[in-house]
Amino acid sequence: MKKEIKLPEIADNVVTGYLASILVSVGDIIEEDQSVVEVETDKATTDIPSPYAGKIIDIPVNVGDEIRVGQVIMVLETDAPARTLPPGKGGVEETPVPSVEFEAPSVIPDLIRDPVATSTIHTGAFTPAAPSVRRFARELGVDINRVVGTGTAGRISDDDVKAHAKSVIQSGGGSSFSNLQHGYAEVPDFSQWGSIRKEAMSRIRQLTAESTLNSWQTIPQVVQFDKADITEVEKFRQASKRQVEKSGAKLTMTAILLKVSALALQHFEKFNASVDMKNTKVIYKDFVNIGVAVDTPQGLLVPIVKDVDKKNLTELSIELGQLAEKARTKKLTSDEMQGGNFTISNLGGIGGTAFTPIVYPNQVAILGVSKAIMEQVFRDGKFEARNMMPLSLSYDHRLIDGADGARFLGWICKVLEQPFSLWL
Ligand code: CAO
Repeated sequence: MKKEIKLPEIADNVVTGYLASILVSVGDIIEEDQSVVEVETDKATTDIPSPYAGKIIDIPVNVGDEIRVGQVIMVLETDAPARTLPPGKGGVEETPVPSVEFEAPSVIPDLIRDPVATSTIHTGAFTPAAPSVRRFARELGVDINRVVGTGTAGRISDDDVKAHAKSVIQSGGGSSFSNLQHGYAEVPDFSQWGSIRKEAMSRIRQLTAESTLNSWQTIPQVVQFDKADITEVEKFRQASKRQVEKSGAKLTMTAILLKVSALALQHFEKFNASVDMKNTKVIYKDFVNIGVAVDTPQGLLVPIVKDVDKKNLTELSIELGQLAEKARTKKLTSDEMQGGNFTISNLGGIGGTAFTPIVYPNQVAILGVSKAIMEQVFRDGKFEARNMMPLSLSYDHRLIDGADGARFLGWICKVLEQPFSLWL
C-alpha cells in the first residue's frame, strides 16, 4: 500500500521551513520513527521521523526547497495500517499515488569537507544516529553529517559527537558547526540609509558560502595564467560535432578540456592529489575524477565526472550533458557530487577575459576557462589570426610550487595546440 508522508507541524506559528537534508534515498527500507529529513526553520533544525516502516518509493522534494506544513515530502510502500492524524496536521495519509520514475534528489555536494574528519562524512546519504544523538549534536551546534560514527555500520553515539566537537575546537573550529552565525560579526542596520529587503539564503547558497570560505581560509592559493591556441582543436570540434550528435550529445569545449585535463593529471600526479596536514601526508589517487562547475538557476553546482581517463570524447560529451541537465533540474544524487580530484570552471560560454577560481576543499587545483577569441599572434615570422583561449589555474601552494603550476598549465596549452604531440 502506498502512503504519503507530509510535513507535520513543527512548532507553533511555523508554517514553512527549508529542507536541510534528506536522510534516506529512494529504495531504502526504513524503520518506524527513523528520521527521514531535517527541516530548518528560523527557530531550529528538526528531524522528521517516518511514522511507519516501509520502502521509500518517491521523494518529491529537494534539499534547499521551502516546504509547507502538510506538503508531501516522501512516498512509502508499506504494510502498516494508517495512523489517524488530526486534520491539517500533515503526517501520513493513505492516498493512492501514481508510481513515478524518480532519481534521488540530493544536492549536498562534497563542497564542504570537515577540516578534521576527512573520512566517512555522511553528506546527503542517511546518517545513522538516534534522534536523541541528533538532538545532542544540535545542542552543541555540531553538524551530525560530519561526525564519524564508531558504532556498527557507522552508527553515531553521543561520545562520537563529543569527540568530534573536541577535535573541531582543538583545530580552531571550522564548518562542522552547523550554525552559520557562529563567529560572524553582526552587519550594520542598513535600513538607516534606505529601504531594504531580507531573504533567507538557500541551502545551496549556504553550502557555497561555507565551501568558499573554508577554501579561502585554509588553502594558500596562487593563480597561473596562460593562453591556449585552440585554432586546430576548434576545427576538430566543428568537424566532429555531427558524429557526436548521432549519440545524442554535443561535443563542447568543456568535454575536450575534461579529456586533456585527465591526461595532465596523470602526467603530473601531484595535481591529482590531496593534502592531509593533520597527518602530514600527501594522498595520491589512482583514479581521475573531475568536477565541472555548472551554472544553474539555483546557484553553482559541481557534478563529478568519474574515471575521465577511461572514457572517450563521445562518452564524456554524453555524460557531461546528462550531469549538467540533472544539475539544472535538481536531480543530481549525492554520489554524483562527491569524489572529485580536480575541477574545471568554464565561463567561456558567458564571457570575460580572465578570472581566478577558488580551489575546492580537499583538492589542490582548479582550471578556470575564459572566452576564446580570435587574436593576432606572431608565429613563424608573421602575424596570424588565431583562436586563443585564456586559462587560469588556481593551485594550493602547500603542495604545488610556482614552477609546477607553470609546467602543468603550459602542458595543457601545448596539448590543446598540438594534440598529436601526445603520440611522440
Ligand atoms: N570560449 C569560447 N566559447 C566557448 C567557450 C570558451 N571557453 N566555452 C564554451 N563556448 C561556447 C561553445 O562553443 C558553445 O558554442 P556553440 O554552440 O557554437 O558550440 C557555447 O559557448 C555554449 O557552450 P555550452 O554551454 O553548450 O557548453 P560548454 O561545455 O561550454 O558549457 C557548462 C557547459 C556546464 C560548463 C556551462 O553550461 C556552464 O554552466 N558554465 C558556467 C560554469 C560556471 O558557473 N563557472 C563558475 C564557477 S565559480 O562561481
